[in-house]
Amino acid sequence: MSILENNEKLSSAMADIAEVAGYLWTKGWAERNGGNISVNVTEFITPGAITPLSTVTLPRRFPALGGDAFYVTGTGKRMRDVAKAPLQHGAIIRLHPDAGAYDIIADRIIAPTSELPSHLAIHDFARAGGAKVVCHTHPTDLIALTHRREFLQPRVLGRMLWSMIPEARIVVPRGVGIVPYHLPGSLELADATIAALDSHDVVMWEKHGCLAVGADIIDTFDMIDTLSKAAQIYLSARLAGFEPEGMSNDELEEIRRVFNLLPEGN
Ligand code: 2HA
Ligand code: ZN
Repeated sequence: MSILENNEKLSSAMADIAEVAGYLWTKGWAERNGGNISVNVTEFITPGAITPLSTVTLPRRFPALGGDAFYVTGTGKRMRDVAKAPLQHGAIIRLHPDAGAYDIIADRIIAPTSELPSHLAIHDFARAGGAKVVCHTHPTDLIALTHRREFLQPRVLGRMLWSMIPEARIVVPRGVGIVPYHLPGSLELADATIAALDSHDVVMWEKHGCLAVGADIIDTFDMIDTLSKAAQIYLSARLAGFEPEGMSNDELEEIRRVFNLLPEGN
């Protein structure tokens, strides 16, 4: 029996994951097994005993996550397949109360993404702020910009993206951080990402991809999508042979005031 049976809320959460996985694929941001998603689904899991399918020890404890349940995409699984059937290409896991191990509780034994420790480290950090979703993907236009040294300086890329279209300042209010290149899946990458998430909604990984954290998977996708639009405006102008002017600091500050947004770096 599927864990989704008689559980409308969990089924609806899976439908949202499938919807976003489909967007990542159709956007061209998820070649082969590129990208991964994890979502805290604790509130949708009916309390009580569930016989674990398998138990795995974690490389370290994630103290804020004891007892929490997550949907997580499977290792080596293609996002275009997650879009069709999230639970056949991912797993629901539940951490032990001491958060040092997890059980796979649904629907079959599928090993989570090799990025699981990084995702859990980020959830562990961001949970208190209400984060439920970690989404990593490979948006071509945004990655292209990280190949330019100037954009690797703190705040340069984030400011440029904000200045391309008013929506970017509003939809991504805490802006975009930049993390220098680290080996994919490494704890160094996770640690640098957590440091950047302290003051940003989305983090760019140099020459690799982006990672966004949010309370809702559709909103989390919208942030990346809006930044990708900003990157396309910049690149389209460059392709047309001119440097885009960008909105002025005064114009950005006006949006911040009118929409009641935090100042940069908060
Ligand atoms: O899961 O994108 O960064 C595949 C990746 C690793
Ligand atoms: Zn990646």
